Amino acid sequence: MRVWLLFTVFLALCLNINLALAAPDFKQRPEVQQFIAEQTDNYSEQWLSELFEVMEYQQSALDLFTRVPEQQLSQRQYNPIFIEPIRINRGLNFYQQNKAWFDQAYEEYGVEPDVILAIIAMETNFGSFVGRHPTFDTLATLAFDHPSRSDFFRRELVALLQIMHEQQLSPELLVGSYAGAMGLPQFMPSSYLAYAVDHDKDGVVDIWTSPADAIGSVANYLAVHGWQANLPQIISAQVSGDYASILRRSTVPSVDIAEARSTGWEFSTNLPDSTMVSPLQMDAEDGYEYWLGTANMRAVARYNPSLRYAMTVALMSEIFAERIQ
Ligand SMILES: [Ca+2]
Repeated sequence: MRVWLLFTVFLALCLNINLALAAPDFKQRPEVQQFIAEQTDNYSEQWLSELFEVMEYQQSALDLFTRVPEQQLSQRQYNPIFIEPIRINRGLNFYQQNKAWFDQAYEEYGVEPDVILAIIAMETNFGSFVGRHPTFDTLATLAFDHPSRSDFFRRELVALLQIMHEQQLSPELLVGSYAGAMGLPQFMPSSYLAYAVDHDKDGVVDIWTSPADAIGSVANYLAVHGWQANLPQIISAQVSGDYASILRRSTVPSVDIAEARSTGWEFSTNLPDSTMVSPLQMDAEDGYEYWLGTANMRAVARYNPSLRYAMTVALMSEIFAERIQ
């Protein structure tokens, strides 16, 4: 017994020592030093060195990865959290204040305001929870210490360095989620580089404080991922017969409308028979609801791969579309 007790005390001491050393020694770790050395091809050693010198280790970001609400809730529990009147009202105000930018986004990208509103509502409730995690510190922590996805976060850290260097944005502005997603539309740094736009043409791609740039960036993201103007995201359906044989758990359109009709799916639409859709079964109050997701639902799912996310965005878009007529 005594041996075990001593061993436990010894183990506890070791763990404490490790915890105490983890943060201050971050920059000295060989893998961090190697990362900094690799980046000196693109940036000055002094700039990189200073960034990592003042970097504060984000243990809270690592801890938060153990509880992600989306994965724990069913569709039925999920929708009301997001489709609440206060969120819809914030969205309608946001639309009124930025109508010109929404109109311009529709002209340039063919993306309707309702889906852009739904996405920004889902991501940050129009800026009311952008997140307070410092993005550089967060991504640096995750890039070296996330237990399973450090490679992914290291690539995002590289993208963030490029953003900080090119856009000369103040580090205080670079705040966001515990996963490194940034600003009103919660773009990861690689998405920012690929899809964020300077919608108000003021010379800065500012998705943190510029509603215009956030609106244009979401529109561009959806357009690049296959959004089609005037195509609904979802079509409500009733099912019978052999309907289950074409059911999918993915938003990737897999059958055309003609095949869905001939396999027991009943629905009302003016879309051509050749339109590709994804037949979906979702949890409902009692039993299931059936929907056909279109290429537009797929485009939204490219923003966030959760089926429930895409479904909630589709339902919320319908509410916004009715209210901004
Ligand atoms: Ca701008």
